Amino acid sequence: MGVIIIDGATVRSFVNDDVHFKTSVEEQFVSLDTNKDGVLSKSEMRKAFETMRFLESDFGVDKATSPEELAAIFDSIFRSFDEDKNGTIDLNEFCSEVKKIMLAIADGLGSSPIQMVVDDDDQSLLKKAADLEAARLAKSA
Ligand SMILES: [Ca+2]
Ligand SMILES: [Ca+2]
Repeated sequence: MGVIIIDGATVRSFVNDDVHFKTSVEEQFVSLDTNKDGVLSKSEMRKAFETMRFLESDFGVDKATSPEELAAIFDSIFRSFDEDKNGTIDLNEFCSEVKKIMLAIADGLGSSPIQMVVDDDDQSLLKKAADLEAARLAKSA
């Protein structure tokens, strides 16, 4: 466990760092694609939201949300990922939507940093953003 501090600028520079961002998103995509067919199905995405805690931390859903409400929220999130509405999410769709989400998070954070408690093996993109920022600071120091 550790605590990372993250603000809008950190998230934004991560998203705008094409190489790191694409690599991280691709890694995430591959690890979510559990049946390795190159696309994310609805159930694979569902698992992703649960493990990445997307619903709670990034979409502002609180713990009191009922399973029915969560399902509805998940449905609408899935639809926004699935741009061509073919029922699965390919890497391009995933990448562009994650980018949108990250930028929305960056806007939300603005210049007031938040603290996030993360596990050492946390694979969330926010953690990667913080790691990248830390590496940058270390380099410039
Ligand atoms: Ca799949
Ligand atoms: Ca699709």
